[in-house]
Amino acid sequence: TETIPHWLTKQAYLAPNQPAIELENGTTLTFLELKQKSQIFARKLASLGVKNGDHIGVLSTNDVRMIIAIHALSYLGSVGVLLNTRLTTQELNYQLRDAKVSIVLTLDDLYPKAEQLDVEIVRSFSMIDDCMEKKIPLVTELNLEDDFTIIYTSGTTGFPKGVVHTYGNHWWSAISSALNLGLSKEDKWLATLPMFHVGGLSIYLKSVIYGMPVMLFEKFHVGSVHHAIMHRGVTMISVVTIMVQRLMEKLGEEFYPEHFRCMLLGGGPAPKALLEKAKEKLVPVFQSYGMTETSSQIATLSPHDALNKVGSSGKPLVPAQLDIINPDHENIGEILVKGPMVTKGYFQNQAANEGSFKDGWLATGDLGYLDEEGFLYVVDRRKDLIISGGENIYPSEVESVIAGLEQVKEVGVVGVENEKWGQVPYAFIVPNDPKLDKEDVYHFLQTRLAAYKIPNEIYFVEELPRNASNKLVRSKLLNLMNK
Ligand code: S0N
Ligand code: AMP
Ligand code: MG
Ligand code: MG
Ligand code: MG
Repeated sequence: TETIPHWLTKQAYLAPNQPAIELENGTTLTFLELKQKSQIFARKLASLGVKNGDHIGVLSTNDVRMIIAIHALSYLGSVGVLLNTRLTTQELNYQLRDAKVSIVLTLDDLYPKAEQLDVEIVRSFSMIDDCMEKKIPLVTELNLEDDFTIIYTSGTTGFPKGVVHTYGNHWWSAISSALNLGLSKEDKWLATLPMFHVGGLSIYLKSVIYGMPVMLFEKFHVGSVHHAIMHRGVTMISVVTIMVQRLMEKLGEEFYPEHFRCMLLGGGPAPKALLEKAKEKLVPVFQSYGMTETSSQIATLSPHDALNKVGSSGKPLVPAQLDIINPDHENIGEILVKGPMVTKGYFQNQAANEGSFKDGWLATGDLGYLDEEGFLYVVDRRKDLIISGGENIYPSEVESVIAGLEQVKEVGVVGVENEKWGQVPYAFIVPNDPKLDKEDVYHFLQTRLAAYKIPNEIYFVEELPRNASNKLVRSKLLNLMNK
């Protein structure tokens, strides 16, 4: 088996006094301090009974204690199940049950929410701080084949699937990204993406693998992000489309400093007009293609190529491959991906694994084509996926929840273009009961669906558009709006 020295222990040895994390208020933590705090936290977790192979839920917004908790799990050989804080307790309970989690660690502020979860043990980070340290040997080598994190991603069937990432997946993701973007001694990566998604998490892992400081922002406040790029030495940032929009507005007539070299854009498509505007303003946008399953971007377009390839997501990273299968007359087909950063599978989900993996390739469900020079263009997303502000919404998931209302006969959900979020969901309901009104539906959904998944508009209709085989045709739902 392939092992590497524990990446944080190694960095604390190579660059003990280098800043690993810089907080918004200017406080920094060196690699040595980060290692010490993570190891102490690991020994405290051990006294709670956390051990090798355990699946531990982590419910937190971006906070230095979340990074410490995640590194602590690696020192115990435990697997972190990273939970989206925007989800309802019901949605979280599904994931906790599915991932076989019995202990949840949480940010103090979220303790009241975590306390309602259906798990044996819930501890806030400060409760762990109050524990005694158990004297146990900690992990010194990481086995690249071992599981490290599980992050849930919505499924086309309505049930989320747990994407398992090994240490090797994260390692190769970080290395591949560096081979593409390069490394510089001056680099400082600004992290505002939530750490419970792989795009956010990957920044902190790059930090310990590269020995690079990360500036940790708890929230995406456009003013402070703009200020950090202008005045705090930030050279790289990861963003979703809506963040680019907000940042470009803020930038106005100004220009970013020369040392700001990469705005890594992922998590979904970007409008051409926005990319063109960014180009005009010399903003170094790297459009990428990736997903939870690929442990962050697997293909990237450099600003250099962006000049003549607007709308493309670039070429696959050095260790990765892309293929298009079953192309139509325009060469558009399903995108397949392969590489050491691609997950080996969904947690205990044989059906999804059999449907998605073949000969080491993952079928993404996304549609796209490669141009004559091998640049990827993503033209359509996996099964009706709606992306709102970088968060994914599957129509089928929202439909199955709404269908749980007794007074609903049938329902269809579709994504609608939205100035603010990119897309938002709309629902079309055929009621069983004429007394059903929107308020009833919203009331029902409140505890069952995260706010971003709740339909912005609800229409009551007489029937849903179906094709010859009686399947719902979501693309035709919008025609019902004016009826
Ligand atoms: C865009 C964000 C920051 C918006 O959140 P904000 O402004 O902080 O809102 P809140 O104050 O929390 O809430 C205010 C109201 O807005 C609603 N709301 C919040 N977010 C959304 C949303 N996305 N859609 C719709 N509504 C939303 C709240 O509900 C609240 O409403 P009210 O007032 O009614 O209660 C935030 O959404 C955000 O952080 N989005 C990004 C999520 C993300 O990380 N996506 C990427 C996931 N994909 C991956 O990780 C894989 C790809 C990848 O690795 C990658 C991705 C990007 C960049 C680089 C990479 C890479 O390859 O490394
Ligand atoms: P997630 O796992 O939440 O990051 O969602 C990944 C999905 O976002 C992919 O399967 C695509 O459907 C979509 N996506 C990611 N990158 C792009 C892109 N460059 N263009 C269009 N869609 C994208
Ligand atoms: Mg997802
Ligand atoms: Mg927020
Ligand atoms: Mg997404």
